[in-house]
Amino acid sequence: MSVSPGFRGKRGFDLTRLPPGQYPTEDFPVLSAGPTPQVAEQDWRFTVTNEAGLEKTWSWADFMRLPQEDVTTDIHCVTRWSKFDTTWRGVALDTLLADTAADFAVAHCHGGYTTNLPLEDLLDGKAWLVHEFDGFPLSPEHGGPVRLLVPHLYFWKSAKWIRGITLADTDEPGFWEAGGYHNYGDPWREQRTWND
Ligand SMILES: Nc1nc2c(c(=O)[nH]1)N[C@H]1C(S)=C(S)[C@@H](COP(=O)(O)O)O[C@H]1N2
Ligand SMILES: [Mo]
Repeated sequence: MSVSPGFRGKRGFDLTRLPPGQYPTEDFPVLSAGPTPQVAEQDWRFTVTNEAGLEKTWSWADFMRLPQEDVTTDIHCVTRWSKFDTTWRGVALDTLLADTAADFAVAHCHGGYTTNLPLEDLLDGKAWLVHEFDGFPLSPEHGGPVRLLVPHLYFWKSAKWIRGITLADTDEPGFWEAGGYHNYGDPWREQRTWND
């Protein structure tokens, strides 16, 4: 089988996988809006608050007992780097968000960061809570012990140091969304800022 050289960059990146305005990198830059919270696994909890205010909380041990999935995916940061074939391990949000009629979700993090998503973007195998990157426990700079991974949207939606998700009937812009980033953030439609 032959591979058309026209679709590959100098270093062999498959450019058909690169959304508009992005460049491929093998680095993994760290982008955090504040200091890196230090959260020990034994202190970590994850709480889902539904639209009626009912809470469900998992400890680290509860979380590790849930079905674990290995995910290989490309990620795209709004600052224009994309990283192909990143590998993660964690729990699909489908496992944690059963039985809700809410349309919207907000992820909450240690340190105060928030980001909002339509609930459907967290379901059907499109999002995970991950605790490993590249075969190792997720480092604190990249959101360890647990971060959200929503690879089909710009990476600011992949909340680091996640501690909970609130479900609601109305959409509530998160930290960057309230600060001028696009409310949805589809990299293939280049939804970087509110007027894109
Ligand atoms: N809690 C929290 N999550 C966050 C951020 C943050 O500042 N705080 N930055 C976001 C942004 S803008 C990006 S691009 C990615 C960066 O993830 P990385 O540092 O692992 O590359 O995390 C996202 N999640
Ligand atoms: Mo970002």
